[in-house]
Amino acid sequence: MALADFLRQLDELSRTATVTFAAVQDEASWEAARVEFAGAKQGRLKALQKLLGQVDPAERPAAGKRFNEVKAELDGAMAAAQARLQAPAGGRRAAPRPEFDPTLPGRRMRLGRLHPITQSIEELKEIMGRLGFSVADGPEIEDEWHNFEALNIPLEHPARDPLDNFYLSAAGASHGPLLLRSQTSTVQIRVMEQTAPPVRIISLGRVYRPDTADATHYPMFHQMEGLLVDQQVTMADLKSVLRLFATSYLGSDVHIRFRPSFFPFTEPSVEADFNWNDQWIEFGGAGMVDPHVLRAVGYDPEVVTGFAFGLGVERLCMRRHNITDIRDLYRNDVRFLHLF
Ligand code: FA5
Repeated sequence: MALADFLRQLDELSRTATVTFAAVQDEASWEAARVEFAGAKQGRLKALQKLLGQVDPAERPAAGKRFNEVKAELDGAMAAAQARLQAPAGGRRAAPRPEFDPTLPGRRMRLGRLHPITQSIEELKEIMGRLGFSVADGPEIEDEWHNFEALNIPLEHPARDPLDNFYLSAAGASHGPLLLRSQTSTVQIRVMEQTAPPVRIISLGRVYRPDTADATHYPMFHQMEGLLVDQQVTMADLKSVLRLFATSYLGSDVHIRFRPSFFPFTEPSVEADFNWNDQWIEFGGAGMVDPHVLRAVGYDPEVVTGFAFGLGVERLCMRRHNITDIRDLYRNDVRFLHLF
């Protein structure tokens, strides 16, 4: 191969390499140019190196000298382009951003909380546990026997009016139509049916009534039922337990009062109120278990007596936390729920 020919090809490579590396804008185009010009196998410089062997031996030293110069120029163009790409921010290209910046403040974790009613239920169980009451449970879908009949509420009683209850269309297996229980007193019956006296239980859960919602009523709410049956249980025991309970949960400065009332399953019966913002608010019903009820579950009213109570959990929780509208408890506004 003639020397002139070889030198022309070297000059051409030098020129195009300089232009190409001057134009690269990113790592990818730099690498593509490197492979094209300086690639170890297929690169254009490598191809010329192979041609060098075909130059006349007499002219080869001159050819080799120019080859080395072009190789140095190529190395220089590559290095300059690389330095330009790695220039710090403020130069033509910003340095790559770190994926993780340990100097940034951390993200706050949002902690969940128990609903105030759930918190109240746990606390009521704890207080009543200290007074010796264990926890019993019963179904929310009930039959008429447990919700009414066994509680001395006969068929013609207005409390059984379909307009005052959530009856379900499916019939119960043996005890008539089913309904969403309207009171936790159902659990009194279920426990006494299965347990011989003495009995000392509470039961906490949801009850359902088609009441119009207002500041103190909701169609679904919670009750805490209490039942104590033993020998020589009196009304004085009932009043003592309710007073102890109220001062434990609401504070020693709470005033409670008992008003004579009527429930078909207790005799005598009372309603219990607490004072709140210069008003008396009813928080539960109570009384001595009616002998009819004791007899219906197979107890002997000549041997045992008992008291029972059913308290509204929402109203207790409201006074405890100064919540003036029961509906706030069920709006599911996390800003409100986070206060407890
Ligand atoms: C009863 O439900 C009786 N079972 C209580 C009882 C048990 C009496 C054992 C004797 C022996 P009453 O319907 O009054 O009683 O309801 C009891 C309490 O539930 C009320 O004092 C009130 O605190 C609460 N309550 C009643 N209706 C609602 C409602 N719609 N929303 C919120 N709380 C209610």
